[in-house]
This record gives sequence, C-alpha cells and structure tokens, in this order.
Amino acid sequence: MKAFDKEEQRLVRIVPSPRQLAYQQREFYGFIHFTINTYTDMEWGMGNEDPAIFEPTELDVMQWAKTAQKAGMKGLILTCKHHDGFCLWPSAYTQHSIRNSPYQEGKGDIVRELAEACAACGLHFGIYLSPWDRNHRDYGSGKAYDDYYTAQLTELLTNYGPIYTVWMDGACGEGPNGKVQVYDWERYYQTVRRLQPDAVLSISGPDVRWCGNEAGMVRSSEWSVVAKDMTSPALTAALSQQADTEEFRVRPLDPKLEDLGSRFVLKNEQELAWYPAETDVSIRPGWFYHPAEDDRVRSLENLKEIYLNSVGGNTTLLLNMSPMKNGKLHPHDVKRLHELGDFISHSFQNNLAEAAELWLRPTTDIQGRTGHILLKEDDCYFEMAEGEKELEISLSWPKPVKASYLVLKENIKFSQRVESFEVYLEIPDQLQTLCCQGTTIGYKKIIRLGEKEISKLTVKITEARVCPLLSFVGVY
Ligand code: FUL
Repeated sequence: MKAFDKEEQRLVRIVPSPRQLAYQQREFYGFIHFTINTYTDMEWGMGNEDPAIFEPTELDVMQWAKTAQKAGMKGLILTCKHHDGFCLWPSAYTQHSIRNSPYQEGKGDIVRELAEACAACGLHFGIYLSPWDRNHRDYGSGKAYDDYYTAQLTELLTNYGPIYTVWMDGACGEGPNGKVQVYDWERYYQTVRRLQPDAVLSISGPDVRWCGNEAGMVRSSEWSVVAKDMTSPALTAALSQQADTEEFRVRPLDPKLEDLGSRFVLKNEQELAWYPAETDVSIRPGWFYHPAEDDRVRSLENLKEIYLNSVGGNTTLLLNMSPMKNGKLHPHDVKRLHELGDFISHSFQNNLAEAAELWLRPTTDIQGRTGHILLKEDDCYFEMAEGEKELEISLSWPKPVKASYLVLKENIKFSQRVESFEVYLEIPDQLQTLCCQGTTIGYKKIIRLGEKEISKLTVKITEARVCPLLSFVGVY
C-alpha cells in the first residue's frame, strides 16, 4: 500500500447526507427579496419603518413562481423577514408585520401565498428569516431574543408545508438598543432539524456553503469536501459582506480562499465535512427592487456565464429576483429570465453522445457494463475496480457534429474523487488536440467546446483520490 492511500481513503469517506444530495440535484433555484425595503428604496431597512407603507396593489406571486419555472429553477426562497424585522406573514410574536399594513386590510399572508404558488407550479419552497432584527426590542438581550427567533422559525416551519431550505444569513449588526445579539445557532439548527428534517441549513448552517462573493464568481476547482471549520457560522460571518453597498456586492472572491479542498490543503486538517458551495447572486445590482436599476438587469450573456460556471462548476445557483412596489416582477427581468430558461433547455436538450460510437478504457466496468455512462440517472455509474485510477472515454461520430458543451458528472454519493482530467477533440482532417485540462468534476462539470465541428472527443481522467466513479458523459 502506498503511503498516501490512507489519506485518500480518509478524504473520500466524506459523503453528502441525503438532504444535501437532494439539494444539489435541484441545481438552480431562485431568491425573492421583497419587503418594506421595496417601498423605501433601501437595501437594509432601519427597523423603524411604518408598516402602513407596505402596500402591493397588484401582488402576483403566481407571476414570480411561473417566471422561476420558465427560467428552469426548481425552487424559490422568500425573505420572510429581512434585517428591518418586518414580517411577510402575520406572526403572533410581533406587531411589525403585514398584519398592520394595508395589504388585504391586514389579513394577508405572503408566505402562504408564495408557498401555495410554488406547490401549484411544482417548485420547492424555502425560507429566509434574518436573525439580525433591527426592530425587535429583545435583539441583543441573549435568550429572550433567541426565544423570539425560534418562535418565528417554528411558525414558518409548521404552518407552510414542506420547506426545502432555511437560508441562514449570518448578518449581525446593532439592534434598536445599540446591542448586538450572539446567536444561539445550535438551538436554531435543532429547531429546523426537528420540524423539517429534510430542509438543508445553508450559509450559516452546516449543509450548504456560501461561495464567498455576491458577484457570481466561481472557483475553477470547487471541492465539496473541505475542512470542518468552514462550517462555523463565525467564519462565514467574518467573510461576509459588511455593508449594504454595491461595492461590497461586486467584490470578488478573496484569492486566499481559492483552494479549499485540494489534498494539499486538507492534509493538515483533522476534521473534514461535506460542505458544497452555493453561488448566490442577484439579477440586478441590488437584492431589493430600485427603479433606478431597471436598465441594469444582467445581460443574457452574463447570466449564461454564471449558469455555466456555477451549475457547471460543482455549485448550485441561487439567482435573486426583486419584485417591484406593486408586487410584480419588472418586464425586463421577466424577459431575461425567460431567455435564460430557453438557453438552458435548448442547450442541453439533444445529447449527441447517444448517437456516438463509445470506446472505453477499461473496456467495461466491473459489472461488465458500458453504455450506461450515457444515461442521465445519477444512480447508475461506471464502476471501476478499486485501485484503478485512470479512465478514458472516447466518443466518435461517423459524420462530424457541432458540439457546444461537454457535461461530466461524478456519482457524489461516493464523495468527490476526480482531481484532474483532460479533454481532447478531433476536428475532421486534423489531429486530435487537447481542448481542456481541468481539475474537479464533482456533481456536474460543464466544459465549453466552442461550437466546433468534431468527429471525436476523448475524456481522460488522469488523477483521482481513489477509483473515479463517473455517472454521466453528455455532449450537446
Ligand atoms: C446578505 C444580506 O445582508 C443582504 O441584504 C441579502 O439579503 C443577502 C442575500 O444576504 O447577508
């Protein structure tokens, strides 16, 4: 046995929980930032806003859900309460809510409306409940505030059906008394685990990692196995944006955080965790709606890049939408989201690999199978013999095909194993050339092929922690 074999085994023993796996398989979902800030043109409300200003006159949660569906999203997460403390549901624990607004004469409940619209459209529903509450008198007092936060979590987790994620923002500033709260994260986590065991705890929680920026930037090598310390909410808070300005939102990833999971970085880490990244970004410069940003909706080109880099870079994508004062999404945003949805569905519709001649080395997996590597089901995978680390897959076409993307997937139930790979293309009448050299694959890797006419494509897995277990190869 080689000296490093044990270390490699240690790394691949770290695998996703069923809830983490299900979350990753959803790939792309949306955020809705809508609250009192929408009416004050602010990003972070002060907590002293009058609920009387919250008056969406044409609220259309069905439009939000249908737009999300058209964009290809699989779920929606609502800011049920942002830092200003205003609740979009009639919480029994505060007066600072929709109950004291003109919306439906105080009888409205936007959490319920959106939960129902999501269910009708086949979308998962998630919640955002900011722990930083600039309105509540108990904020900063310790247990009394934790009781309040836990009571509100309980309302949201018991009255609105299945919740697929609790997006735990670590924001922690001063409250109305100038005090800062020390959050009892363990208590919050336990509340979620008890009431919605299938929900993932994101960002300041231990299930899904913040990618480290709000600009839509993704690491070139994204690892899901990282140091256990990364799951600490204190670390996430320290890395987070410290102000509600655009300057912070476009700040790129800190280069020191570029490599979180190579075997060199992990070798001195005692404890490891499966902690996959989520890329969260807004379709506009702000998270909330500002009329001045109507012409600053991200371009389709930019959104395509973000989608290909994030979903195609072993992260999930959380794309934010910002409804207007009237309660609807602006036509510019709707149009762009439809375009993005069309791009995704058209780009990955026709798998050219299905019509190719397949050649493999090793020639079959240990069960004697070959062609199943072209099937989409995550559960069926090319099972290599233990100790074998190199895999070569060639696809050739009798008549050249125009190829835009190569999609590779590992069966992450068995951790993330591939550390380096190469892709070669053969263009008719030319020799095979190296088109891409990559590192991580993970749940999904999308490689751009540049719409070239090709007659052959070869993928070589050149380095893996232990035998690679690929579940899918597709060419589009
Ligand atoms: C941050 C918040 O401060 C922003 O306002 C926004 O909600 C973003 C998604 O999370 O921490």
